[in-house]
Amino acid sequence: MKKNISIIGVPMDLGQMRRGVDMGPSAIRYAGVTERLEQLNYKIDDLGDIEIARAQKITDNQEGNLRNLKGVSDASEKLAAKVDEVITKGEFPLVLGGDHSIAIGTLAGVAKHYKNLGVIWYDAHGDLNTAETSPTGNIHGMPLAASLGIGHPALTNIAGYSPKIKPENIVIIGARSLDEGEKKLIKEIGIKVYTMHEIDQLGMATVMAEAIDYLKERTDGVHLSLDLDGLDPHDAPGVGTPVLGGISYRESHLAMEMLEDAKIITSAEFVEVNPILDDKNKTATVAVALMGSLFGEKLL
Ligand code: B3U
Ligand code: MN
Ligand code: MN
Repeated sequence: MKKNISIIGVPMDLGQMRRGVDMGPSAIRYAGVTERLEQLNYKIDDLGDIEIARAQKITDNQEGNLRNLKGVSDASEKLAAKVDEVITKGEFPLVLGGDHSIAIGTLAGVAKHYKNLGVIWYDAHGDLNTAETSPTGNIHGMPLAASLGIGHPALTNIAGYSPKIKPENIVIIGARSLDEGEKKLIKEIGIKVYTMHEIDQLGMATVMAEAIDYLKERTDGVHLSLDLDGLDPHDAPGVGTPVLGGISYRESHLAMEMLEDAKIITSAEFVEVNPILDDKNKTATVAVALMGSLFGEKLL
């Protein structure tokens, strides 16, 4: 029996400085997410959007090197509660961003349901910064650190517990822009990372097979956090911080198909779609196509 999917939109733009990523959930809905997944015989429950405070000025630094800390923290609490409710009902949470800071709230809602939650972080970046290491003060560069319990308590203690995840249960895929502090942390705490180097050298099929085996043997659920900037900007141009030399559309489809075949994904989010920076809603369309593969669409 297929699980029902609950869609939660998070029009969050407080975790970074470019306008427009708050329209990501609308762009993904416009690209037909509900219809696409209904064709695969899922029952879709679109729960609408989480309410996000408007930044007074989007460049406000409210606390040290943490831009819009309170806005991000408040939204994370709301999102965590909603995700928790969806899982408690027995449904699959599919969260639509919004910038990647929303992963703090998503993981806070998901992780309490698992002893050993695994995470696939599909991203050009590590998102392992703290106020001390961040070159920008943007919280969308910090959600993986916060979920590991590293960083400001207003980010690490969402839903009243910390940490949400363990370093050995994380696999980063697609990294090609890591800050010095992030590289140091990866080595110190031992996170498995497939950079573009490994993807080029081994091929995506081997990378995914290894990642799936690795997570299968040590976790009891796996959250997919897919940042569209993990893809190459030619395939996904509508993102705030594009980095050349990324994962292709085709490799990404293969990755999603392998996850579907392995039946390991128990929650997912697709983030950083910015329709203002996009080319005719291409990036949202790519996101929906990848969701199709993740939920079982087959070519033949
Ligand atoms: N590592 C940089 C850049 C960045 C992180 N995530 C995105 N960009 N999307 C930072 O600001 O932390
Ligand atoms: Mn990210
Ligand atoms: Mn990124």
